[in-house]
Amino acid sequence: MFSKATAFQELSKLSKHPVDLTRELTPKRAEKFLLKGEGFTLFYATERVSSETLDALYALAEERELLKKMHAMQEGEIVNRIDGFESENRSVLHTAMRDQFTNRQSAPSAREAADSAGRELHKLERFLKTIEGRFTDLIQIGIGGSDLGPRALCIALQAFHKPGLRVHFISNVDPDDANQVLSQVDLQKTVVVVVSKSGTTLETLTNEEFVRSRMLKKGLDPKEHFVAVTGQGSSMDNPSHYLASFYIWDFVGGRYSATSMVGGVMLGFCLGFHGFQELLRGAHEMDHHALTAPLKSNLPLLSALLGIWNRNFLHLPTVAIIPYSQALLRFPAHLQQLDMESNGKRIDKKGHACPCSTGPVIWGEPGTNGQHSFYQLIHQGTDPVPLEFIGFRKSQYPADLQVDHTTSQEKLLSNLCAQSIALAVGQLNTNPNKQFPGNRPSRILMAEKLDPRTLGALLSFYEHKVAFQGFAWNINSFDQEGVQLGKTLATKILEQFKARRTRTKTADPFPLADSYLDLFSL
Ligand code: G6Q
Repeated sequence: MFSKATAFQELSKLSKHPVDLTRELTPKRAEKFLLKGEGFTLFYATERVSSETLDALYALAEERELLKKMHAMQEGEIVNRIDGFESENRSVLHTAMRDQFTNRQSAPSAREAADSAGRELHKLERFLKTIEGRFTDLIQIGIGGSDLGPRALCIALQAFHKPGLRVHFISNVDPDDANQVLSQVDLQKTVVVVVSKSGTTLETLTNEEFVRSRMLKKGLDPKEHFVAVTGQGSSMDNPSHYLASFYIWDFVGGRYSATSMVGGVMLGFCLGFHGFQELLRGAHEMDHHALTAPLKSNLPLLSALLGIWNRNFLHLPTVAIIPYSQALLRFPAHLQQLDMESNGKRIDKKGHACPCSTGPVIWGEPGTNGQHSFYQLIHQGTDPVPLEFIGFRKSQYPADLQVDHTTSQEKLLSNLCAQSIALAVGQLNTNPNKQFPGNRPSRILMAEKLDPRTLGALLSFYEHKVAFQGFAWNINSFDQEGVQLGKTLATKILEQFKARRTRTKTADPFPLADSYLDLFSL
């Protein structure tokens, strides 16, 4: 059990007197507490850890066999199960989607998964050639994992999109979402990619019908415009209905699916096949790093351990992820799903109540914009919020301007540096309202430039940080039972709507819902 680990006891002792950053953040410390790998540097001198804390965290990682569990996951062992109870029971192989670049001797199930991903990739390459020049716009319809990751990646790589191509997303069942997108496109020149692993998601199927009916109204044949990405055998697995069909497998979870065809068709369209491959290459390199880098040189593992220190020993309940990069505008939203849906669990893999806190609340916005809104609370609020900053030495576009002898990029990075230092060291003042307590932990993940390959690696870095934390807490990071109850209830209430319109009775009404519908005058 996590809290019974020997290292846990040691960490609990150390947490009584964590490093005081207001006194101990020195240039020497800044030079010492950093880790490099795969083109990234993780600067963590501004976390409240000492060398002893780190040793104890690494001992915890050893005791909890985190690298062994990463190995089991990437080799395709069944890691998605709650023992003794009805649960999912499968491999977790999103890493196989990008295992296309080396001849790694993986276990047969991982190899097979990588081969099937390879076949879909070839299919995609051929498909992209056949539609070249035919469409100017692509609409992706999907929700949750079939939307957030792909959308975040698409926005992050806008600077690399092929000229003249536009991508739009419809996710919300709110009709305003579809109407707004439809008002921006010429349907004749639009390809629509409908993404649903299950093929049963209410929002996605409704939005597909919404756009199909608009096409029919315009006298267009949806079969010439609609592409499906779905699970084999799902109700959407009906190739005669679509211009093309691509597959996603059971062993790729929704929130881990952006590098499968779930993101691939759209990203291949706007970046070109080569651009998508570069993203996969970056993700694969970080997968390989997470798998093979030793304990003390493993970037996502270190990030996971620092998160565990903040969550379980300093008892900080939230984490803000702040990219100092406008391109990563929607990346925190993706990480919110990735982390909170994976590690927002209160029972362990044996069905027992977790003895300690698990996944924190994740939120975030790009800097510097955040500085002009919620940083007040971050610096002077009652509850410290650990921050994970992400920065790049170079901007994506080469154009920049020196104003008063500094470029915009330099202004961006000096703000990033300043925030991390200010949070750590604080400021004394006789006026209490101008005092900054300091000692607020943060870390910075830096890379050279946000291009497809770096973005792939960044995506994988976070996937593995989340997985390592889940392994440490012994929770199932790869299911999402918690989203079911509300979903089932919504379906029931929808039946009650239907009954009101058709003046019939529902078989299994939910009386509380009826009173809500009355109160809302619906
Ligand atoms: C992610 C979840 C969830 C899922 C959506 C869409 O891990 O499983 O967010 O991606 O509910 O599901 P479909 O792709 O099946 O429509």
